[in-house]
Amino acid sequence: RATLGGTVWLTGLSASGKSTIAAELERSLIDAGRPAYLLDGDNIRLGLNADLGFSAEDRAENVRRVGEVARLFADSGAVAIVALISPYRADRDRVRAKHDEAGLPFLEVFVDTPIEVCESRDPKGLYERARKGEIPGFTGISAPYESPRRPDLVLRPDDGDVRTLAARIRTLLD
Ligand code: GGZ
Repeated sequence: RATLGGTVWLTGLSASGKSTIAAELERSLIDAGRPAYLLDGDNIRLGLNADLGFSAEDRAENVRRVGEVARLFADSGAVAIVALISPYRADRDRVRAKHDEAGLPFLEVFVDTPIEVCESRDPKGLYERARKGEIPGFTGISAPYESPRRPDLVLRPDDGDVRTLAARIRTLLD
């Protein structure tokens, strides 16, 4: 196989910047001639995972399925870039274990944007609705987020613009 595939898994709160960083990473890899494919939670929930909601069980299944799809892409030689809140440590660790079993690289990237910042961005007004109690079990407000204990990389909003952040992930892939 010409190129070694792998999975880059971005975890963090809603509006933390996961999707933006993931899309920039995908673009920069493709520009460099490296096959890459973005698996974004809000998108995948329209299709493959349209049957899933936001209970702990459904989030676990969401993470499991996307983890399996990512592993298939990685096995094909592509870089699978996943952007999911994936709030439970045990769910993320199971995906890592599956990659380890298959001998495929798995990089956990913690997009560590403080909730105050995410809430001030509130691009879809979800935090405002969650505060009003209109969205039960909203991550960071009324449902937990478990930070990674040993992420491969931590990105914070002060670390630079989106291109800089994507470039930092790329250094781990070369
Ligand atoms: C968290 C929710 C919820 C609840 C709807 N909690 O920022 P967004 O809006 O566009 O992306 C979020 C998306 C979360 O889907 P994930 O598949 O990433 O979540 S998980 O990994 O936890 O399964 C958010 C929106 O859906 N959203 N309700 N209750 N985010």
